[in-house]
Amino acid sequence: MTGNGSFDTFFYRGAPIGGEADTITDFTSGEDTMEFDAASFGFTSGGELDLSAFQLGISADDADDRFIYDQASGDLFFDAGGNGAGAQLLIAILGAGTAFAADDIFLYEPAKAAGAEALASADMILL
Ligand SMILES: [Ca+2]
Ligand SMILES: [Ca+2]
Repeated sequence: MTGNGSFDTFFYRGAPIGGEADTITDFTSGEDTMEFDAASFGFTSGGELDLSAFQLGISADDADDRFIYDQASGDLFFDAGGNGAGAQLLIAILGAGTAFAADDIFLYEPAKAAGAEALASADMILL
């Protein structure tokens, strides 16, 4: 999966599935966005990702961690239960050393469709 060069949005429409991680070859933190359907990923509302739901490292650190990013390997994981029971799923492979931050994640919510339309006009890659 390769974006068009700048300000791409990689949109995950469905629930995360184990063993189906997408490889993104040119993700640029601060420019590109990974957008996830809020309901499919267990969030009650969309918008910016709460910083407490993002964890750098190889596994969830506390109960509200959902997205875990291992910059060394470039693997992005989703863990529906944080550090509680339930395994994390590998959902994207960005490449070893690639920078990635909570700000690069956006949660899509149909009720906030105005923002979605704006995003749809930008380069969007559906995953
Ligand atoms: Ca947390
Ligand atoms: Ca867990």
